[in-house]
Amino acid sequence: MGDRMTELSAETIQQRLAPRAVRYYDRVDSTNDLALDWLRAGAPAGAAVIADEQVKGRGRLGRTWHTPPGVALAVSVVLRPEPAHLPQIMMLGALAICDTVAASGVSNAGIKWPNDVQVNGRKICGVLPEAVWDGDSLLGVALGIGLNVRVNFAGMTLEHTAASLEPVLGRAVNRLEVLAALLERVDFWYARLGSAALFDAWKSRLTMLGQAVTVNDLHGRAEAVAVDGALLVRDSAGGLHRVLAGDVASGT
Ligand code: BT5
Repeated sequence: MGDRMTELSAETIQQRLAPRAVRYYDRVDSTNDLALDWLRAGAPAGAAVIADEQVKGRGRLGRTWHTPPGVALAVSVVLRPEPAHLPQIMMLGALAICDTVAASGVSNAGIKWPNDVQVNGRKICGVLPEAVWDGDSLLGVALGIGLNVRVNFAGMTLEHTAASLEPVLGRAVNRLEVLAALLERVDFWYARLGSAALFDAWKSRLTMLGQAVTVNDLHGRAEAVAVDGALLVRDSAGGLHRVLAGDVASGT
């Protein structure tokens, strides 16, 4: 199991994840920033930036991601997909996490469209893919993943919306082992990028299909998802709307 304070270190990570190219930091602004820099400097696909703590962790749309020290995983993986496969990158991130959480023993992990991994309706993980272009050519993507392992949200606004792996499991886990399992699942799905299998696996784990939802001020029923990841919402007048990005809530 290992000591909780030393489970993540440059040495343990390098040893456990060899021969993967890895960079570990005790504290960073955001692992995505460092992965984007490394990507521009030529990092190979699969290279991973890992931090124990983020002080400016990013969510989507300028939101923040809370990563205090010693209690979470923050990792950004450099990927070099073809542009046509970009929509599947966020599916890949959510799937890899879902698989990892399920393999650790959580039976009811699901994906809230498009890429939140939830347990019992609470968010345990967030995924943030950021692409780098050189004109028309895609240099690559930094796929940022944040997973709550034993974060204490008491007294925070996140107290009722966030979850952590250890309290859900009712046992301690080693962050290094969870990280290794997660990267193995990222590799697994990356090798299947562009496949129907990846899309089908993502779709089968979505929690909201068939349900009443509100997304971007649109009320309706989450009817289906398209291969590009868009959510198809049927409104009460029968119209079908394609939603490519947004925050979805239950109910109308
Ligand atoms: C996300 O954004 O869910 C993407 C989060 C990605 C974080 C990773 S960590 C490694 C890499 N480096 C980075 O800087 N980022 C990536 P979004 O869907 O916008 O959700 C953000 C919202 O989730 C916030 O506004 C909060 O309400 C909530 N939130 C923040 N921290 C949380 C946490 N630790 N657990 C659960 N919810 C959280």
